[in-house]
Amino acid sequence: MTLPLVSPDDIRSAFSQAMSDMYRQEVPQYGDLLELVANINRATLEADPALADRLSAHDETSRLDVERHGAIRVGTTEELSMLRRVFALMGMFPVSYYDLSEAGVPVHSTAFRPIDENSLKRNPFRVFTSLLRLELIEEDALRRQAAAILAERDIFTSGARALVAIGERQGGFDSDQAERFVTEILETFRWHRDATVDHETYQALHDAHRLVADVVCFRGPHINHLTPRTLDIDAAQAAMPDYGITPKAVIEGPPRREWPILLRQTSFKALEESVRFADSDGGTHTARFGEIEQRGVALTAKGRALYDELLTRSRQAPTASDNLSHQRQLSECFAAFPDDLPTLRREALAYFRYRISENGRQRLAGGATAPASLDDAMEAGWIDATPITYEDFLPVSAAGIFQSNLGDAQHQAYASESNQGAFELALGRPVHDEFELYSRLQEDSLTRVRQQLGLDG
Ligand code: OOG
Ligand code: NI
Repeated sequence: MTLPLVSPDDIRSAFSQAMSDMYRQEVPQYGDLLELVANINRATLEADPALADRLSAHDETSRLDVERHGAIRVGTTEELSMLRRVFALMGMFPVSYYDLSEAGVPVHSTAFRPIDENSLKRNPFRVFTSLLRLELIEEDALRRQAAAILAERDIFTSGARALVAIGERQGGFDSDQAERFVTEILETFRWHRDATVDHETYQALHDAHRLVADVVCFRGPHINHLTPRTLDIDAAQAAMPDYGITPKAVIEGPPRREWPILLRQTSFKALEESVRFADSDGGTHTARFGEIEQRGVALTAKGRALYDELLTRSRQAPTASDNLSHQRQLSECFAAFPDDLPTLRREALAYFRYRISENGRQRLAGGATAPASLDDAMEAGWIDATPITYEDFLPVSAAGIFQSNLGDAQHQAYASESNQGAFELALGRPVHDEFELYSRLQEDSLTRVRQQLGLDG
C-alpha cells in the first residue's frame, strides 16, 4: 500500500517555518525584526482600509504573515545542482539569472521560488542562491586551495541525500518522509561556529574577498538572512532604531509611490560573531544580517527598461548618503514613471491580473449581455485589473545589500563576462524567465475572463 503524497506547497510552508524558527534561535534580532514588521503591517492595514480590502480580495493577507525570503551562497556546481533537486521537492524552481560580478561580488545567482499562482498564494517562500565564481580568485595557489577545501565537504546529510532520491523516485513524499525531509534539509542551512580551516587560511581567503571566506571556510551555506515583507518600508526604516536596530543608510530600489513598483529593501549590518578555527584559534566572522522588503507590481520588459534607465539617471547625480535626501532625489527622477493604474496598464508598463468585477458579476447574473470586446468590457466596468506582485529580485539592489554587509570596503567590478550558460550548466537546467512567468499569469487571467464573458480569443 502506498500512502498519499504531501503537496510540495505544504512541504515548502513547513520548511519555511522551520527555517524561521531556527534563525530566530540563532539570531535573536531577527525576532525583533519580525515583531517590528508585524506591528507596521497591522498599523498600515488599519490606516488604509482600501489596501486591506484589496489584499484580502486576492487572498494576499494570509500569505503576508508567512512571506519571507532567505539567501545562501554555495561553493560548487554539485552543491548548486543538488539544491535545485531539493528545492524542486518543495515546489521551488530557479527564476532569473543575476550577475553580481559587475558590482565587485564574485558570485552569480538565481532565486528558487514557487511559480504558479496557487502556490505563490499559499506561501511564496524564496531563496536567493549564489554560486561562488572561483575563477575570479586571481591567485592560482589560493584558488586551487579553495577548490580543494570545498571538495572535502558535503553540505547535505546522508539522510537528506537518501530522501531526495526517494522523493524523486516516488514523485513526492508521504507525510512521514516529508517531516524527515524538512528536518534533514534544515541541517544544510544551520550556522556552524567551527570553521573547517585554520586561522591563516581563513585570513588568506578573506583577503581575496570576504565572501570567499564566508563560502569556503564553513561546513555549510548558513542561511545569511530571512526577510519579512512589510507594507510600508519607510515606516519600517524609521522604526528600526526604536527596536534597537541600526538600518543601512538608504533604502534600495525605487522610491515610495502611490502604486509601489518592483521591490524596495533595507537591511541592518551583519553581526560580528565569534568563530573557532581548526587550529583552535578564536576570531570573528560577519555573515548574517537582517533585511526587510516591500513588494510592488511586477513590471513588463518595457516598464523594467524605464525603471533601469531612471535608476541609472538617479545614480549619476551625486548620491546622497542620508535616506531622506536619497529618496527625494529618486522621487524626482521617477516623476517620469507613471503612477496610476490606468496609465501603467495602457502603456503596458506593468502586469495585471484580470477578473470579472462584482458589478460585472451582477450584470451577468441579471442576464445582461457582456460588451463585445475586452476593451469595451474593461471600459464599462465589467472587469477589474489588479497589479501582479513582483516575486523576484533586483541586481543593483542585491549588490547594494551584499555591499553594505561586506564592510565598507568597496570592491572593483570584476573584469569578467556574465556567464548565464556556465551557471545553468552548474545548475543542471535553464532558469525560468521572469517576464514569461508574469506574462503567463496575466494571459491566463485574461483567458478566464474571456471564457466567463463568452468572448472569443
Ligand atoms: C544575497 C543578497 C541579495 C536580496 O534581497 O537582494 C538578496 C546575499 O547576501 O547572499 O538577498
Ligand atoms: Ni535579501
